[in-house]
Amino acid sequence: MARSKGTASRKTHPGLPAKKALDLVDVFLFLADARIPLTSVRLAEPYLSKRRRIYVLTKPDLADPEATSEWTEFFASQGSPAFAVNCKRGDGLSGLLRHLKAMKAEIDAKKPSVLLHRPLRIMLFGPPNVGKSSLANRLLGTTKAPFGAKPGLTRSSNWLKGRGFLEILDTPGVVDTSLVKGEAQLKLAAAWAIPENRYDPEEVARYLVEKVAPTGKEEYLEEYGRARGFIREGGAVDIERTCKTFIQDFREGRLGRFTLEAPGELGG
Ligand SMILES: Nc1nc2c(ncn2[C@@H]2O[C@H](COP(=O)(O)OP(=O)(O)OP(=O)(O)O)[C@@H](O)[C@H]2O)c(=O)[nH]1
Ligand SMILES: [Mg+2]
Repeated sequence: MARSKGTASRKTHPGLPAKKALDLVDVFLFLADARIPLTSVRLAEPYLSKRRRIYVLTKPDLADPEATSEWTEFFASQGSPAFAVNCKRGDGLSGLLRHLKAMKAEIDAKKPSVLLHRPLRIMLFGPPNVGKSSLANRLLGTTKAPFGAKPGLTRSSNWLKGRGFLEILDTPGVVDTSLVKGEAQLKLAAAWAIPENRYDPEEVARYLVEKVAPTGKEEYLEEYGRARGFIREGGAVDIERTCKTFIQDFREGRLGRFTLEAPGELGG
């Protein structure tokens, strides 16, 4: 995870731009969902060359604020700047913009003539649905990049330009989540980085109960469904509907702000 020099072997993916296009990039913005930074980073790491990178923790409004601070400090201690940015509302954007402007000034200062100055080229990279296109729009002050609450919305890599000092390569969620199994898959499902047909809602909901209500009883979900009136004919709780609603409530922060992994888990 530590930053290192060089362009070590990088996995390829049909949605990733060709190496030539990557050579144009001045800095990589590595987006990680603030609720699952470790899983986000582990998934994306093999696809990315290890050049200049900045970590952006997205959806901090849904994560535990203390854990988000721990994560940004952790990335900084590894030598990479890190910012928590709410890509939907823009909170935290100014710090990131200041940093990018300073990078551009540094690059410009090395050029022999102002005629050679050009926009800073950044590439956004990270798991599906993490907020890449939302961040592109925020940074450019446009709505050019299609965004939405569904993994896999951006289908190909696109350079986006605005009037400002940036050119942005928005990419699809190119991380291959189909191979992910076990707890990582449950976390990605909870954060909605994988589509609905690729996980079992009951398995994900039962996993989340352990995280958000660790002292919750075995019947926690049944009571949750009953309280919402999700009752089938005959009086039994509609567990599938309950689990889907519970997961949605987690995703939208209605259960509170939770981070599912801490920097201390990195050794594992
Ligand atoms: N609560 C919250 N929602 C966010 C934040 N950033 C993005 N979103 C929402 O997350 C969803 C996905 O945003 P996108 O920008 O389309 O994400 P993406 O990474 O481009 O997704 P793909 O192109 O599908 O890989 C949208 O509904 C956004 O409004 C954030 O910081 N907080
Ligand atoms: Mg997108």
